[in-house]
Amino acid sequence: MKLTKQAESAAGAKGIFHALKMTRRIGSPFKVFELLKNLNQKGGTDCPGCAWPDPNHRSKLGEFCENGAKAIAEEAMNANCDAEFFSKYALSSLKKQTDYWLGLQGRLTQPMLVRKGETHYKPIPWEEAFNMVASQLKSLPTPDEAIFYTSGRTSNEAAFLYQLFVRIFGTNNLPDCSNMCHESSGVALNHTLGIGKGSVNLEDFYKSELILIFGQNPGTNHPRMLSALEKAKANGAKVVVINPLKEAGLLHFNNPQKVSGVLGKGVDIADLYLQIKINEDVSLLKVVLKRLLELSEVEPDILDGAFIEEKTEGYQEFQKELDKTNSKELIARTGLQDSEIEDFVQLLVSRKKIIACWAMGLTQHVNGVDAIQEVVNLLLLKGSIGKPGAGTCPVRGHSNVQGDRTMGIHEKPSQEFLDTLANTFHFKPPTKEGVDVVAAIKLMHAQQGKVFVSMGGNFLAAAPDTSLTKDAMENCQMTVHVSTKLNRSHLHHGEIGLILPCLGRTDKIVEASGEQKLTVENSMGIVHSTRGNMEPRSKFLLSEPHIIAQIAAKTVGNKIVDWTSLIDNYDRIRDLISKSIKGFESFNEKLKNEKIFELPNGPREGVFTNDIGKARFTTNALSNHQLEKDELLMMTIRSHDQFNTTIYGMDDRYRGIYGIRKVVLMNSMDIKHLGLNLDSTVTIYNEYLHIRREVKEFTIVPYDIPQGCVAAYFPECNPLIPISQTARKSNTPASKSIKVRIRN
Ligand SMILES: Nc1nc2c(c(=O)[nH]1)N[C@H]1C(S)=C(S)[C@@H](COP(=O)(O)OP(=O)(O)OC[C@H]3O[C@@H](n4cnc5c(=O)[nH]c(N)nc54)[C@H](O)[C@@H]3O)O[C@H]1N2
Ligand SMILES: Nc1nc2c(c(=O)[nH]1)N[C@H]1C(S)=C(S)[C@@H](COP(=O)(O)OP(=O)(O)OC[C@H]3O[C@@H](n4cnc5c(=O)[nH]c(N)nc54)[C@H](O)[C@@H]3O)O[C@H]1N2
Ligand SMILES: [Mo]
Repeated sequence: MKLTKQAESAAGAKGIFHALKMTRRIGSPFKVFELLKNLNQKGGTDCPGCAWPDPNHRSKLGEFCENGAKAIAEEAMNANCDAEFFSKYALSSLKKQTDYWLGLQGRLTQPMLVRKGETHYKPIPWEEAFNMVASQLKSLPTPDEAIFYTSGRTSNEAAFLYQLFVRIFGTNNLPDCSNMCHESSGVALNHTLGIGKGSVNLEDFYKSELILIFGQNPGTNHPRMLSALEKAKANGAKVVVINPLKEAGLLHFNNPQKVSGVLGKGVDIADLYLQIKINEDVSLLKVVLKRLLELSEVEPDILDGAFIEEKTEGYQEFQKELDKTNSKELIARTGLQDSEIEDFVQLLVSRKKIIACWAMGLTQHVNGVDAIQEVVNLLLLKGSIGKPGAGTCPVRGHSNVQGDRTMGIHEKPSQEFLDTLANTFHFKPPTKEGVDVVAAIKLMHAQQGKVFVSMGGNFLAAAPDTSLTKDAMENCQMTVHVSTKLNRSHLHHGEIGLILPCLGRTDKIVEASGEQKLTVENSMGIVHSTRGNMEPRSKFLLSEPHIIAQIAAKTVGNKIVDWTSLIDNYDRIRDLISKSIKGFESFNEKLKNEKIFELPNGPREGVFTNDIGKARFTTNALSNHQLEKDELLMMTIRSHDQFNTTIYGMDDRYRGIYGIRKVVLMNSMDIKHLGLNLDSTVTIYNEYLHIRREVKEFTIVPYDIPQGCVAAYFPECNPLIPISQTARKSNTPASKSIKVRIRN
């Protein structure tokens, strides 16, 4: 373990060096070149990292980031996790390995089966595996005993087929990673504006006067956003960051595509950095909103009165509720200085084109929906929506998480969507609401969820309450994972455990009609194709749509949908999407010549498509943690060397933490007050509803973090997150505000 100073700038030459270092796992430099040359290119591979869009729609050569290159290396690495590997390692020994080690073992190469009581996974032919899944599903007394999870890397084509199959099978049990991610954004935005997606596109960044970045670490998680911020700043925009940590990428950016970025000091990103206490964003927003209302009494132009009058509803109640708050108390909660808040207010006063960006720092709290609605209140006051340079920007996680939702991966589908499926495919879709991630865990734990199918992802490691989730999965009659890499979820299986290995983003897909492309939707609603250019490493690998169609054909038959014919040519899947999903009419035509297209978005045009047809002001709740004297509030965050549960390496370069992940970042005053000894490790524990949860052998890292707040990495700290601790209305695990105690 090594600790150094926190970095004050992101990317630059070091970024290039680290990107290339990890690509050594791919093997020959020629293969590395072939992969990177194809990345984010027209007709090439969409980066399997984050969902940030490409500038000028598709990029020029070299338009990828350090973490994109790492994502490629992780998928295309040379090593194979084959039948020989599984015969060598018993499950009991694999369980003792770290997530990092599991990932290093390489790509899965053939279907594997294990039954309860057996020590090792063994190969199984595809046909037999498909038959087992189908017969297990068909044997269930009700389809609602099956759960079909999706992670956000799945293509539009696979997602569409998957949800269609699941609904023909008879259930809406379609939890997905969104439930743990931007669900709070979807709920808040649907309620206030009428669409669960953001309203801005990349061009808006270049026209904006003020960009707010709440609870997001783009230097690590969306590095290409920094180029957009650089350009926005060059055009005169100011940037305000609201974050408990001083994240390197939000301080300075060294653009690796510019000589000045590689050699020089780079550009400043934040004009104002508000190092707020965890989960006090609503306090900050309320005090700022209140101040804007006060100032507008003298200078009404500060607000957009015409917009408020014509386009919104609920202003009076909103104003009344703010009147009841006490600014002094609110400011004290944030931990910020009066002067910092006044600086923020002044930046807002004179600007009308404002973009608000946010990610997990807002969504993963009990009042996550409230926090996002309060952000919307601010934009509405300023009329900063539905015009160029202004609007909402929830920055998505997985590269196609937004597309999966568009394709109908949703446990609570709208009646309109179900009616369209009914009319297009002539069957009766289930109307009962399905389970989300948290409800799925509870269902399996109560032995009422019996078959768990996972389209990608790592459910066990990503979900809260690790030990309870493990029991839930082991309770199942069958667990089925369609995966590219070995992960912890494969090690805790049901009576029957299946691993079905699939082709990844970087692999070529060839079916009867020839090479196939797939499509994805980025964080700003732009749809385009993606194609891998690597020869599959094993003759056993199948694409996700192929696997889904096979399971579907054997489970529900070819009567309603001719699944088997869809496998031959994926254009046929897109034809079905054309008939079912708004904005995808003539889908194949739209994609011709590598064209891309933008999906319809009401709020972008100033049209609000919620139940009242107007943008809605809302009244929102503050956080309510009631910490005891020795309790701290913990956020679980990503290091620079991971993609969710996939651990690329053991370093968090920007935070100056090397060679260790079991760390807890603490304010020096808290370390002192709690009398903690830095020379020995600590146990982090808590008690919610009389259940004690703990993780052991963590090392304290004294860090620049507000008092009373601590940070530690996901997924190591997921055992501390109680299943009951979720956001109101979105049910997203509150993994950024968990009460903990710490002792040596
Ligand atoms: N390389 C890489 N890229 C990724 C991922 C990855 O793991 N690795 N994951 C992908 C996915 S699925 C997602 S969802 C995104 C995640 O992207 P982020 O949301 O940026 O990821 P987190 O590490 O969870 O960081 C949350 C940030 O919020 C701050 N924060 C925490 N609590 C609060 C709070 O109460 N208020 C405020 N204002 N800030 C707070 C933290 O200090 C941190 O900077 O990234 C995507 N891209
Ligand atoms: N404590 C805490 N918990 C969190 C979070 C947090 O901030 N804190 N963040 C939450 C968030 S935002 C998210 S999105 C979830 C992530 O939850 P998931 O999406 O379930 O997890 P990932 O780690 O992204 O999944 C990685 C696995 O996906 C498989 N995979 C990779 N590529 C492909 C592919 O192309 N096809 C298929 N079929 N499989 C593939 C590999 O086997 C790999 O092991 O975690 C959530 N959990
Ligand atoms: Mo996410």
